[in-house]
Amino acid sequence: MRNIATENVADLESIETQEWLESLDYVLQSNGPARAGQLLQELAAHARRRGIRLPFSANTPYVNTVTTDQESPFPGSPELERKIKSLVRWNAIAMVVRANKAEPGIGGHISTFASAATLYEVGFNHFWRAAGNDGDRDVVFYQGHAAPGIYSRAFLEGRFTEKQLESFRRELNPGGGLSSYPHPWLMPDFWEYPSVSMGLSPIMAIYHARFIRYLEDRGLKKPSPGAKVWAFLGDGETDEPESLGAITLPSREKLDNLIFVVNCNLQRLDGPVRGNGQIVQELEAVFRGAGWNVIKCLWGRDWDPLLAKDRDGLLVKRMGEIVDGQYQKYTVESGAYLREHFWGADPKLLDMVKHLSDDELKKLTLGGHDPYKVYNAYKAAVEFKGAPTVILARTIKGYGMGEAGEGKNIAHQQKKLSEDELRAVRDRFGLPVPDEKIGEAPYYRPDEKSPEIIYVRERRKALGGSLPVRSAKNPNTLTLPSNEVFEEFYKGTGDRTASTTMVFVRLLSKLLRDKDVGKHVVPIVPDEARTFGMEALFRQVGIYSHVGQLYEPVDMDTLLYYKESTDGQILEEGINEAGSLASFIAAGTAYSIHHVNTIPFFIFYSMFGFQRVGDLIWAAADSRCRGFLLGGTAGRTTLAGEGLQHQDGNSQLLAYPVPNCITYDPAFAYELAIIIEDGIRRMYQEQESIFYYLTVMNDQYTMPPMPEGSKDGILKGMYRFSKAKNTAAKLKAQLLGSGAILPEVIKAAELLETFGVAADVWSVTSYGELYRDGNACDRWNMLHPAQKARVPYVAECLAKTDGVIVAASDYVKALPNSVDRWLPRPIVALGTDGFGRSEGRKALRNFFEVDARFIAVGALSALARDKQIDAKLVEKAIKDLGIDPEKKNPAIS
Ligand SMILES: Cc1ncc(C[n+]2csc(CCOP(=O)(O)OP(=O)(O)O)c2C)c(N)n1
Ligand SMILES: [Mg+2]
Repeated sequence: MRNIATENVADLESIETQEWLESLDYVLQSNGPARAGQLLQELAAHARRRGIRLPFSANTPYVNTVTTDQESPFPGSPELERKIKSLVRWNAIAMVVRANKAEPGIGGHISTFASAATLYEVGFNHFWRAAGNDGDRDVVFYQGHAAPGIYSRAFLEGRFTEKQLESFRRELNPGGGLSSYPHPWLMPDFWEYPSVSMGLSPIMAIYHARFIRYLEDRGLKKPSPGAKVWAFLGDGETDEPESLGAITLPSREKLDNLIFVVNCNLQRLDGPVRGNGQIVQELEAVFRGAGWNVIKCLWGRDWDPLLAKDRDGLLVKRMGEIVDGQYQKYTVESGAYLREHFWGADPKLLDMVKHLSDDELKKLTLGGHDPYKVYNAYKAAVEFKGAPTVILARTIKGYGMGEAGEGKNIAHQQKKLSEDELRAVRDRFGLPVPDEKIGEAPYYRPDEKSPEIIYVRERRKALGGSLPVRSAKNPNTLTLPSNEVFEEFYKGTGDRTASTTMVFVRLLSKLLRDKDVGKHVVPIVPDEARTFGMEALFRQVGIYSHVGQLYEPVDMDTLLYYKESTDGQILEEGINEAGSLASFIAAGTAYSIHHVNTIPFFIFYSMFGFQRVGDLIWAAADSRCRGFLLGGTAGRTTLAGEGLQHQDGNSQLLAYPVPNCITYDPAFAYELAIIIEDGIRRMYQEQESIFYYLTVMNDQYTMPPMPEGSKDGILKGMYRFSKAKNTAAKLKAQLLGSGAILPEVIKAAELLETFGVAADVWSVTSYGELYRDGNACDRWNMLHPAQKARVPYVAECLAKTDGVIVAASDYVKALPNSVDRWLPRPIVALGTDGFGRSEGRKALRNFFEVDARFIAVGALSALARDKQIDAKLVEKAIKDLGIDPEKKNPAIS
């Protein structure tokens, strides 16, 4: 009895379900998808009001987002494009295989591009526009490991010779070579952005897309409504926090000029990205949740008829329940295995494919390998308005490599293919490489007049020229700011005290008012404007927002209210040093990408710069980025109170290895002014590919006038600030000071006078520059033993001086020690090695032993060691100055 009742209910439910579905079909047919969608939403809202809890899901079924009826026909010649793609594939493989034959272990990657070839080719043939005269161009961030494929295409286009391909990863070959990955520093006419440090290109692309809007909204660039920023990512790469960490910004700012293409080959270097899950679905949920338009491109055309037969959704359900590790297994298995394990889950599924042979089952392609599907996904992305788009394209890692690695865990690092394996690739892609040559993996480029080459050239011509290409020189130079901006700082502040941060902010606000340069200045802050006393700029130039200000700011009635506007100039990035750096890169490279000179000034807590986002700074350097990084609240003892995590005594040293980053630790207003003035000249007039790192402090003291003739020394890294007054004294010292510790050094010189020591004071603006110059001289001297030796600038400064040398800064002792070997006498280095403490400045300088007393003791101790004074005298001085000689070493406490 009971069973019959249950069956009745089930039947009724089934009829009821059918009726609802038919009603929906009716609406869909008569009123279209928009109305059907609206009805469903209203139904859901109604259900919620009636207390029905609908389960949350940010996912759509595991099928293509663009449905067959929404697709457009493919505009190109599929046959020719397939042939071209096969050639690009082949030469990319040949390049890596040959490189590793010539020099085993030289490396290179085959499988990344093998999986992404269609994704790139469709872009090259149909979408990506090179820079035209109107500035309307696309910017593409290529996946770093796909570089061989990009070179290979350039070869087909006639941009590289065979000889150049032979020099892949052999950059030191005579005549140069091709860099392993995208590096604008090494190939400044080709690559625009480095991308191989995973996670950096997505965040750079996001901020670049926003910066294009900024330039357009502020009238610095003609609007280019069709221009897109495309970023290619690996699915494994999305695990990097930088890849997904900034994805809410582009939807918030409605950046429909941004397209991510995630190559979902389900594999990373070691193995599956999500063996036990589904990376596509995970990313879909993340991006949809963040407000992106998500386009899944999962299945190729040959799945369409199967899906059309899937009336009851069994196939879609099956597609959605397989985890990635299993999908990977299907890749390496036979058609028979697929029939048994995938289709065999349900007799109805088996029935669906009974007309297909095992071989045909095996050949069913994925979306990312089908140019039709990729074309339609791209078209939908390009046409989408109001939000950024991410395309999740399924592919197979090492596609076409067969036994050599296709879909295997070892695919990523496979760079050697045997003769048989090469032959298999050749046969699969129908390449005209003769059997007897196959073992050499010869390059193949059809005749100039072949349909393939003509087609490739025509397509690129229609899209404005070849890509990638970087314009190394900006035809538009900047008119330099007027002297008036800088002059007042040369005079000093008289009795008034100021910090270098205050000086910087005043200088910046004057630069912003300059009639020529003003509008080109881009101030960038990560939620620290008030920390640095920059809030006046909120009102002066406004904070950039594409939508203006949709609210009445709470401080509207104050002079310096929080003003957001469409033409605002400040990029207020929130608590986001990585994003700010990405903005810095966008602004600092706009000269080459958009031929617009923008001068970014990015000011941040100095501890959260090189230490926190050092790899992005490295990418900025590689990108030939220009501009000024300002480490604020710098100096381990100058930033009082904040303690261990904030007090920076490191960043000056961490900046040393960045070859084109020029660092300064200025103490006085005129030093800062001279450095910035010269920096603008070098970067924006001389077009040098350098950028600056300046530390600015919040210690206030009077700023002296600029000593005559010091400009050159300020820029080179040191100059004599003052000479000892007591010229008759027998005991002498040379005291070197930097940044906020220079005033302590000046005090120490006075203190030493009382001990009968005449001390000169030197301001060292840059140990980094002194170090570079010293090394350059050493190197030259080593290689030119018979010629007159070059003298490092630091040696020249101190050669004709007498007395002991003591150097103090608010940074680690490694800085002064780095120039020690060029000095006439050994240096006594004082610095702030160790963990910071929350304390006042005086206590901190005692703790780290960098105040005037320690500097004086440093000199006296050195004099005693030189037997110029008695050690007893120094012991007495230590006592009299209140120094505890048994205090703990701050470097390790
Ligand atoms: C920051 C960083 N960490 C590690 C690497 C080393 N690495 C290079 S490629 C790779 C795997 C890439 O996998 P995926 O992103 O899925 O790209 P695919 O080659 O599969 O397209 C790794 C770990 C790197 N290049 N950058
Ligand atoms: Mg991958």
